[in-house]
Amino acid sequence: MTNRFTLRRTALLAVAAATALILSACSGGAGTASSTEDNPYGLITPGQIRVASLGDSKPYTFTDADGTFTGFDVELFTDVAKRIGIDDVVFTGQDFSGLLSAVANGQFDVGVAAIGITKEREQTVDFSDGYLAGYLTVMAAKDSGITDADSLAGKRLGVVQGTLQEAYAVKHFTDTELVRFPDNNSAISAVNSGSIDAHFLDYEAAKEYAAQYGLVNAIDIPSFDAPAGFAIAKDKPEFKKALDKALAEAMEDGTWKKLYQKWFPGSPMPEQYLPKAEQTSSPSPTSSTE
Ligand code: SNW
Repeated sequence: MTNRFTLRRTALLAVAAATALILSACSGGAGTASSTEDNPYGLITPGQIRVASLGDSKPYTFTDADGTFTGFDVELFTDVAKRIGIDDVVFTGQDFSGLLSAVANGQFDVGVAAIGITKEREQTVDFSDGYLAGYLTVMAAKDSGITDADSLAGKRLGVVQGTLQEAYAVKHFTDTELVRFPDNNSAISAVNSGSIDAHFLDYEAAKEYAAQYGLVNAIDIPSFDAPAGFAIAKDKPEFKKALDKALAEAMEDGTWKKLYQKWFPGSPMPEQYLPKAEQTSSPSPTSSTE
């Protein structure tokens, strides 16, 4: 009896030990790489940065006709990556709603998609310093009659799931029916077909659709308190430190300004990201050009 008991216990302990071994072998793989000498930033694949992004968020992040990622955020991040010694940057399109958790659980090294820094999101991921601050825009057909929050009452408004627009609309547009979409393209199609009255998205993305479909900015809401940052998994402090330093350099040497003018022509210039010598006393723009 005692013998059998001991035997079973030994067998169980052996199984437990084997399981622990397998688990530790797994956790040494993708997703939890910690910083070492050959991999100072703790990247999933040393020497390569895997970026979770969006394929349809022009002009921030989108794929061109060849399927290559481009846009303001893409070019800025690629420049910053180069400064920290990484040329191999692989962008992958995701739905916005899954982006932060994909970074947090180690499928990607970083999330780059005009992602506003908020306290709530900081519970899931770390962020680099901010690199972009602008407006959230409700866009509608010219004759929609939507001009302010009150005129949205009783209307159907599109939001992309997981965005600040969704959170803002839930809080402030309480008499409006919200319709959730996975991305901007599907929501804009719904505006064009008349199945929703308006769509709520980022200002610069709205500008693109305005040009393409003759839609107009019905309401612009400042979102300067949630500047966009690069989202990084919480266990990569060295990576964050390096990105912040490189980002500051890209701002100070005028690279940020050049990219801003290229991708957002005619938009108000947020001064805080310009070279120090070009900043005047006012810290941020206070009104829209609309
Ligand atoms: O909060 C703004 C920020 O001020 C700047 O204008 C860039 O866009 C924002 O980060 C808001 N972006 C949305 C968000 O973070 C939607 C992102 C997206 O559609 N890619 O939820």
